[in-house]
Amino acid sequence: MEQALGRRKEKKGAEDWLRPWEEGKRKRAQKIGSGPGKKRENLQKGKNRRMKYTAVIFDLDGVICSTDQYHYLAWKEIADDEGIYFDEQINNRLRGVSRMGSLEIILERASRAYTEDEKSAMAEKKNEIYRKLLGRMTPADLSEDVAETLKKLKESGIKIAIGSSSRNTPVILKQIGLDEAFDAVSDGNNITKSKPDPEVFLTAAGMLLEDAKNCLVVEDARAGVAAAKSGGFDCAGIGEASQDAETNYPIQKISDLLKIVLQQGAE
Ligand code: B16
Ligand code: MG
Repeated sequence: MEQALGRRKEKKGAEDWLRPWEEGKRKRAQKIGSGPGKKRENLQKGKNRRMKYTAVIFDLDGVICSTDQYHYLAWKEIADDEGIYFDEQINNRLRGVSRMGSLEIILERASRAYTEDEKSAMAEKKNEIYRKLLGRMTPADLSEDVAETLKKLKESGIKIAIGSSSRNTPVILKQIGLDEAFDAVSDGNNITKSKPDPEVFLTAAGMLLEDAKNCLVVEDARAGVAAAKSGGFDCAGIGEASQDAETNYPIQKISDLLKIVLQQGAE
């Protein structure tokens, strides 16, 4: 991808790279059980079970869906405009990191210092580009594996929540048809400290009225694993996070959670 993008001008390259990905999407807009009545019923079921984990808190980007490519394209445009080197490996370091934190990582390669006003303008412009790209997301971007897992957890009375650094969480959830699916949503809009600080997960647990020890956090980023562990949560890690020594349960796919959560008794 790095090469493919490098060969062409940014706009054309981005379109070319995204086309097969867009075409490969499954034509499916499956919604999982939702609505206020359903939520109350599920919360009640969770209270009656003797499970170690009564709730699962999901990171959004890289766990529920993938927005990596959109973050990459948006930051690439900003970096190119400024003549700052940026590639996919640097993009990988931005996972789970806040927008301004991400910009600071990109500016490590800059040849001059930027004022706070310049940084704010760059972050705002990046977000405009990113928001346009998010408009391409549809419920077909939700994998069957994720949709089925959420459905089974809810049917089993396990509470489900989002714990994401992204301030675009409401937009993303709406695009993929999950805006009514979660019992709680904690995101970049209601926290003051980003991952690796545990605030986003502690807020989610608070919204669910659960203790951290009863919630399993699911993460794809090392910053997210660190956040979970420092908040007193157990953590399942997918992708890069599955390699993290602090991850309690390395998983290959989201449905691996079902074994961990549903087949585990109280401690
Ligand atoms: P935004 P997550 C994180 O989401 C992304 O992984 C990270 O790349 C991004 O910089 C951050 O959200 C902030 O996103 O610019 O949309 O507020 O993984 O915590 O769900
Ligand atoms: Mg993530």
